[in-house]
Amino acid sequence: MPLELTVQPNDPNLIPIAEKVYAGERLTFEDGVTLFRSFDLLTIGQLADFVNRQRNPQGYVYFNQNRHINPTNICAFHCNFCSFRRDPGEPGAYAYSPEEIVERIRPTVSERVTEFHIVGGLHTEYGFDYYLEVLRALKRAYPWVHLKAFTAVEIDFFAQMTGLSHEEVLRQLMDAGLGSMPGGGAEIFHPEIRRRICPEKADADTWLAVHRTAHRLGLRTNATMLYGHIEKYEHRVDHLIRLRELQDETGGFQTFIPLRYHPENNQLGKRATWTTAHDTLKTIAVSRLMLDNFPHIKAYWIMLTPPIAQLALHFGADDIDGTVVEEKIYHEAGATTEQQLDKLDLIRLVRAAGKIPVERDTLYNIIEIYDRPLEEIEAEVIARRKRRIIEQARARRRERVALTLQ
Ligand code: V47
Repeated sequence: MPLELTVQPNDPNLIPIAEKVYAGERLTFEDGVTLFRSFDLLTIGQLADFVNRQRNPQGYVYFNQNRHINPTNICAFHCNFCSFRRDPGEPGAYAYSPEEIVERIRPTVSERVTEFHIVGGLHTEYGFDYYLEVLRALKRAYPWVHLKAFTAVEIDFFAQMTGLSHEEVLRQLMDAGLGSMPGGGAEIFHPEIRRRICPEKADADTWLAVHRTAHRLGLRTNATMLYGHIEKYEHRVDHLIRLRELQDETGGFQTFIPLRYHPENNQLGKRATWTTAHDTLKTIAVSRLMLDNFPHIKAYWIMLTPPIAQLALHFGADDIDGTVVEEKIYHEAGATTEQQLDKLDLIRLVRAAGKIPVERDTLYNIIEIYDRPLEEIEAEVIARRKRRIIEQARARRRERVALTLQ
């Protein structure tokens, strides 16, 4: 047994898999199912941690200063796991104009914010121009911010709506400021499950084809998997292998994000419930082990809760997403986490796990490595925050004086 295996697997079925992992061999479909069926969480976690450490020996954990934006919740589709969607005119339905979006977010966008994460409903009445204008307006107002926008399902919807090809839709969005694509809409690829949870949505081949096209055009994208509802382990592994195959072909994926299903206020919740912390940590770890060609695995703290996201950093995850600021999709479905963690919260969370927080931009260019003593970092961040508040107050006073002089 190699030196790294300091814990003997309790589950003997894991021994041949452990040997493969230490030899750097690719895991098969059957290996993936065996891992999911096993309750030997510590061995699975240790294997995933071994892979993570090999890729990332410095122990970096990435985060960014981002802001989520959901332009509208009005949606033509009726995915039964979704608590966010509304019909036009239904209580709570909204659709912000591009100008409203720009103004609503202004109080929370400092020059340190590097990413807008933009996803929303499929609004049939607005047309493709609305979505293009959302990007243009944001780019005009905040030219330094990277726009990570629209899932493959939205891209396919724009193509259906306009009669344009996926490539042409993506090219027009890129001209309007699109910088990369988030990983949503993947749910579970297997048709047995997809038919039951999101029958109207682009199917697996279409989702993958959109990402293939995006990668060919030079866009980096993410991928997700919605787990913990009615799917079986076989469906999860099938999903991971389809992603791994596309990544072999294009190399365009950056990060995989397992999305823990939230069962409140949606139809599917009548048949499914919250999955466990055990399942979440195992899913993170198996994702790291199966997706041997994905650079990063994200423990999205909003969905997992900060304490479980912190544990996930020892189960193969090397990213915790960002500051987020405003989150609607999971909070409508029962999430009880905060909507925002500030940078210092994220840094403390990562440091308390014995890892090194690294602030990144969307494309994983490093902005700052926080490896200095924590007290120094805290003092610096707080001093920077105070300076910003004073500058903002001075700017507001200058504006008031200018107005009274007019
Ligand atoms: O595709 C919807 C999921 C996704 C529920 O790329 C739900 O960095 C759980 O893709 N319970 C959109 N999940 C969000 C998304 C995402 C999130 C964070 C980071 C990135 C990234 C992408 O949200 C949808 C769907 O799978 N979702 N309803 C629910 N009840």
